[in-house]
Amino acid sequence: MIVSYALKGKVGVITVDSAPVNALSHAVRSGIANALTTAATDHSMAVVIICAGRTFIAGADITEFGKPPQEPSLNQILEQLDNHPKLTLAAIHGTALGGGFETALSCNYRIALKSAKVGLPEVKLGLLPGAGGTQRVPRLAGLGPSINLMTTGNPIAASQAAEWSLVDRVVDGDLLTEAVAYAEQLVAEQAPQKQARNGQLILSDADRDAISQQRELMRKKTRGETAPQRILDCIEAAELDFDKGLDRERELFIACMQDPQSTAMRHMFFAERAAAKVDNLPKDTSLLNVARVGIIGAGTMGGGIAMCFAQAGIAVTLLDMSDDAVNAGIEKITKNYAISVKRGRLSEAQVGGIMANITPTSSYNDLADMDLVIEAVFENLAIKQDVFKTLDGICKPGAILASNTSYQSIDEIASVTSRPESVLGMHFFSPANVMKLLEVVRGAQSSDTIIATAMAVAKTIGKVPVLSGMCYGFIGNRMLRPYAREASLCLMEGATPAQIDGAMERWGMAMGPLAVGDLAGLDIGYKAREQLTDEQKGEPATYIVADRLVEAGRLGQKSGAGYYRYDPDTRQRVDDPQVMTIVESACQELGISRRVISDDEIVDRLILALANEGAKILEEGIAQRASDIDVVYCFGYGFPRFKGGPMHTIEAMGLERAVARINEFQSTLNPGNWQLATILAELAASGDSLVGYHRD
Ligand code: 3H9
Repeated sequence: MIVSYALKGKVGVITVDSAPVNALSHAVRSGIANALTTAATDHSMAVVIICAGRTFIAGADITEFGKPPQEPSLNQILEQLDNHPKLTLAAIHGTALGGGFETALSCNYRIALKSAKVGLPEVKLGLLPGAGGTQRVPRLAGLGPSINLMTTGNPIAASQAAEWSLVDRVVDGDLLTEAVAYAEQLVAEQAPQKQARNGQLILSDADRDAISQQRELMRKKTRGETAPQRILDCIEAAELDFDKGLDRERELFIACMQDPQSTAMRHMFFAERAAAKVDNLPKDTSLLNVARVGIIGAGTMGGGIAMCFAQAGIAVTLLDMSDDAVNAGIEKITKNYAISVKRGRLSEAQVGGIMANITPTSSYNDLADMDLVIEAVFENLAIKQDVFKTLDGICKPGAILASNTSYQSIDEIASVTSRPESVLGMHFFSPANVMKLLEVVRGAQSSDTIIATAMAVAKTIGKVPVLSGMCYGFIGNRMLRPYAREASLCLMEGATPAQIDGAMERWGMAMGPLAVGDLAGLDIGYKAREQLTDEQKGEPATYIVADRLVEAGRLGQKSGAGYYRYDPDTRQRVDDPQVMTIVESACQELGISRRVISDDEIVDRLILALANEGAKILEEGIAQRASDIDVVYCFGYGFPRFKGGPMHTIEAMGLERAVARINEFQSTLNPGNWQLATILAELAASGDSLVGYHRD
């Protein structure tokens, strides 16, 4: 039974049992409504709502959004609770989230296990709490906690919820026993049927200033997102009469539901969860135990990777060529953690515990017992092959040997070992201790076991894993090339760096492409190009300016100048006329006449180049599904979640329109750059979905 009702003495107990997370599906809502009706007229003196399984109700059922509504609605149930003749109590374990927490807030009392968390994460789905949460929380907890809970969407511990008057009692032990006892006690004491709706929020001038400041902050922190601003509108409306406040909440909730931003963010919610799944993996695939991890290379990347594992409580052996090199790496990690302590993110004691998980070494022999070794040395095939030859001779049988390469062939790396089935790519993104994305790269011979283990390990260390097949640059960096190409070409054809970056940032990208180049260092691409033939380098117009900048000593942020100049104190970027002199002379040299380019053209060229390459990656089977590509871009490349990744973006734009625009670019720009992906042409013609596309 999804929802059952039973009397425990004088207490009616409604139990929701709808795996995995007791979401408020139609069946759950109907079950609760029926049980409340029964409880209204039976012999019970109080009603407890409790859940089976791992959590209290984790919210509305997101899979039902966008489908025709079915009664009873959640708001109808909450009305039933508001008017219920018996005392009502929510008994919370796991995570009471969104509509689940709103259900609890409509009960007269709330009891929670110490380990429980409560929250209103709707903002992460481009929504706002739409079942009275925006009106009840301010009445119970006041302004500050309401802003915190609803604009961040982050859950809080039961103890914090109790401090904010959102939970009445926090307990250890058996929740049902505690809840029934509490209900009996409340009845015996003739406790009032408290209702959050009867509370009041009075905003002072200082409160109004605080809301304005929060609006400004959210405009910066969640640039382009509409839900945070609407949440603040609802909080302001909590000053009104409760029913008027609810009307305002309803109006803005519907606006959010109809906003393409929420469609995109809900797509990302499911995309993130789908990405962790490997297609066609035999059910009996066993996972290896990863308790000891070796990392080769104590530079920025290796050090960042070491931090990820050490923070997850996994023992790390960090290796570099000499004691000096590895000690320098440890020193850098220590400095990073000192900043975390200074900012209050970690305590000294926590850092001590993490650092104790890292053992430095300069001897490969110390890697003999490792379960997983990740190589993070210089991006050069011969050097990486040397490392893997050594590992092959030292590591125990069955150890997973991973390369953090961004471009090299996993197969060529595996070929120098006697165990290619144990070799795969684990591509972290810089800074590795911060960026959530991890591309798990499958070589031709990588075994199912190591792929499944790497995907699981990624989750253990808090990463979002995406499986990629083998190709140059894998999913993310391969797509970046046409994106960066179009940025460079727009610069040559008439735009300025500020126009290109500004257009992309206003569209929603965290950072424009040229500013990203400056951040990463323009010398990296320059050095990589030095190894390439003219043919491999491609059109000179795509790299001439970058080359000239590097040759002028402008390596990007690290040298204080690149496509921009950087203020030495604030690191603020400033337009630099010298750059335009370089651009204009490069145009003259290549015979390119500049024209006016619109922001729309810049955005379309960059986004469509990205998505067209993504579609090719999909049809080649490099990515398992379109939504994986969206996860790569949103978690690794600063693509805005509220646009849902490049594949969702062109689906939302309309594939027919996207194809027409690509074809237009093919006829007006360099046709070689605009070869339409076959599946885009096919799907646009058939009207089928790209995001739902699955390669047979
Ligand atoms: C809302 O409530 C609106 C209201 O204010 C107003 C209404 C009128 N629905 O994350 P996991 C699935 S908006 C449907 O891997 P965990 C999930 O897809 C909602 N399905 O587990 C996955 O499926 P699969 C506000 C859901 O233990 C499986 O459950 N609430 C929902 O790492 C396991 O999920 C939220 O935003 C759902 N609401 O984390 C909470 N939630 O196995 C969203 C999960 O097929 N949920 N699924 O891939 C979460 O944050 C996490 O799932 C949770 C568990 C913390 C609960």
